[in-house]
Amino acid sequence: MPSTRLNETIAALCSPPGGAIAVIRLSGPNALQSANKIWKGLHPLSTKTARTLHLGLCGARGDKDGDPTLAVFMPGPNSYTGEDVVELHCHGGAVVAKETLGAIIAAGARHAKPGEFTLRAFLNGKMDLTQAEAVCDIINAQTSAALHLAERQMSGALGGRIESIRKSLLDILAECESRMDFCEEDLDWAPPAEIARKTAEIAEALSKLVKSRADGAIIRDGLNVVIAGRPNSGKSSLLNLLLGFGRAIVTETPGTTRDTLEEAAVIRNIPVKLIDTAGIRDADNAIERIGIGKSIESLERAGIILWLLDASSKPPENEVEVMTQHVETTKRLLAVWNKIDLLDPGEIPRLPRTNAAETVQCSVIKEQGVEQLLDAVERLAWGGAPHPEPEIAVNARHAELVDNAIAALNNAPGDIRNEEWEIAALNLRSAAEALGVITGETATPDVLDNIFSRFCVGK
Ligand SMILES: Nc1nc2c(ncn2[C@@H]2O[C@H](COP(=O)(O)OP(=O)(O)OP(=O)(O)O)[C@@H](O)[C@H]2O)c(=O)[nH]1
Ligand SMILES: [Mg+2]
Repeated sequence: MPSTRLNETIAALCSPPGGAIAVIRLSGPNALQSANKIWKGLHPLSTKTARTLHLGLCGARGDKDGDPTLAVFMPGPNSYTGEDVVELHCHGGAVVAKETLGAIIAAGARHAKPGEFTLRAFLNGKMDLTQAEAVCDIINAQTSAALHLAERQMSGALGGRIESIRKSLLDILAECESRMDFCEEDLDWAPPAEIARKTAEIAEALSKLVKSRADGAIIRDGLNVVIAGRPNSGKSSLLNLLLGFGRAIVTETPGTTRDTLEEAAVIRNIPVKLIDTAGIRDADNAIERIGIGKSIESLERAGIILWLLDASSKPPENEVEVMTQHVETTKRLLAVWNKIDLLDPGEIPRLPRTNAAETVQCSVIKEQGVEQLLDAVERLAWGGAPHPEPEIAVNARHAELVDNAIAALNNAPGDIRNEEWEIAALNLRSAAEALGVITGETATPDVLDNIFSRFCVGK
């Protein structure tokens, strides 16, 4: 089992440090006893007063000097962890919560590890592993789309789909195994072609599922949007405009930005990291050259590159071609002709063609063309038209396991048709096992430790 001993009572501060109210949670066999040692209300917390908030005093001694604290007891198994849980709501700030938690620890609980409450919920059968991961996704969600996806996963949409596919595989496995055990011809078997067809359908369903990874990655993790181009093209001005505040220094001196600047933002419901970079040119200044090196590094980790071009200066026809020698693919390259306000009034801007996936024109200063720029970012992010919110989407861990299952099923329909029952059974079993790791049915302690260690303390 992963590192939690269910006979121990764990406690943690569940709210962020420094807030107005702090929530301390205890879970485990002695949660009630430990809480009652430090919290004193009209009546001690008990099953009689369960699931209602009670005002009392809390402190190392729980006497009159204690701090006013609301307490609620949620008896297991109908609690988040499936164990007895107590929550104490005390004053926040730096000291009260820390002292209350200290008193709880002195009363017999121990500090919870990251994700240990949810690990216990999983171990006690309150949720499968995809739901546990969804808890983390809910907390980390930066957009409503990410939250909705996490909520659907939390309600079991993904786990249910995986489990039903796994059950179908286990049914087929049982058929194969029974043929290995009973060779009598006259038993009422389904024809091998029929079983092979069902197996191929399962592999097909899994292939569809794995494709949801791309949508999931954008919704959950978002994209790095790198703003690059020659000095003075308006990169930092665009960063500031997209952020809505003056994050970067803007001057008319080329080479103003020396270091890369990174800020989180949301564009069209997609979480993005906006990265402003030093203008790329042949610089003789050593500091600037280091900055340019960093600009090029950030191109390598870009999901989308906004290539800012100054429409008012006579641009070298092949600027994007020259500049994109560092870019592996131009599929996610958006050429942005900036400063169109400086073109002659009434003149249709005649701008050189680029090899970028899309081209837009804008004036950052006049805030013109910004919507079109954001539309283009959205299209590039989704690799075409924006997608509707998917019902479910796998993450990298799930996708790898689904891929393993698909690989195991590769030859299974053929083996079944050829009545190679043993080899088919072997592969069906390993596919089912891979799917079981997704839901946690067959997950090893290592897998669990890896997942739950990414949680925050208190969750
Ligand atoms: N007329 C006009 N000027 C702009 C526009 N966008 C930016 N500028 C001006 O262009 C100059 C350079 O802008 P920055 O945002 O600092 O350009 P940069 O690409 O970050 O430059 P470096 O950091 O030196 O690489 C500033 O004087 C801006 O006010 C625009 O749309 N129109
Ligand atoms: Mg700049």
